[in-house]
Amino acid sequence: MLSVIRGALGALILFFNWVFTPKGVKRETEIQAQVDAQTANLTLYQYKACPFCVKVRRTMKRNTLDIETRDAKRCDNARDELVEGGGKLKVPCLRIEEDGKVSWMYESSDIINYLEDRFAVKAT
Ligand SMILES: N[C@@H](CCC(=O)N[C@@H](CS)C(=O)NCC(=O)O)C(=O)O
Repeated sequence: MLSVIRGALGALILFFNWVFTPKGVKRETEIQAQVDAQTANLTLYQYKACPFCVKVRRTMKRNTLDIETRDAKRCDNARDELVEGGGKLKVPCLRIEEDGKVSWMYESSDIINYLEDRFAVKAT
């Protein structure tokens, strides 16, 4: 019963996310290529219908960030990578590779702040 309710809620979240998909910011081609090169070092571990993950994916969409996502619910490898690397099975989690060093960021609000501080287009 609980899993039916959870499934229905997940479907609702995905439906509203689809209906109200944010528009992505447009950058000049060269600038977007620089951003893409930086986001190539990021990976988001997530569940498709987790509301915290949806919030992070909406931030990615709004800021046109091409970040690889790995589904830690459906993919055993992704789940193992998350638990071994980050230390716990909790999503969303952003894997950040910088200068050969890897760190794992949990908490959707921290991830969103990190992405916006680093990539949001500032009004001039
Ligand atoms: N405060 C956390 C909450 C994250 C959270 O509760 N995630 C759930 C999925 S929606 C989770 O990973 N639960 C552990 C599990 O499913 O094993 C955030 O904002 O990121």
